Amino acid sequence: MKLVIAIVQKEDSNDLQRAFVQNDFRATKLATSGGFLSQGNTTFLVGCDDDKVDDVLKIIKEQSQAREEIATPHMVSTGYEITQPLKVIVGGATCFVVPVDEFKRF
Ligand code: 2BA
Repeated sequence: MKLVIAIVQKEDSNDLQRAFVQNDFRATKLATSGGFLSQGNTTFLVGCDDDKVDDVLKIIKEQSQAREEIATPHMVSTGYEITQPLKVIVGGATCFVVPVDEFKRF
């Protein structure tokens, strides 16, 4: 079994949630924020069988769009200061696939 952790933009999160349900994947949706821009984004946790990981990633890819943002100095909160507005491409999705040692439902 694997856990897919997917960070997507808030704008795409409802469509992605719907696509998981329609394709019979169980997912947990977390309200998160980016460490660089401090803007709200959404993190999905999706537990699935190993042979379903590609299907999950395909759904995420189909539902997520990259967008251009202008980062202003006040948006960049920690560690890295900018003095001028900066153009950044916020990815459609940042995904991690991690192995699951055990899965239990009680
Ligand atoms: P943020 O950390 O708010 O980053 C938003 C966008 O700002 C990034 O888009 C990237 O284009 C840019 N950016 C981030 N750090 C930067 C830096 N030090 N210098 C210049 N530009 C920088 P993405 O890379 O597509 O990331 C979108 C969101 O996905 C991130 O929001 C963060 O919440 C998450 N993320 C990305 N990579 C991650 C990682 N390795 N681990 C955990 N979360 C990650």
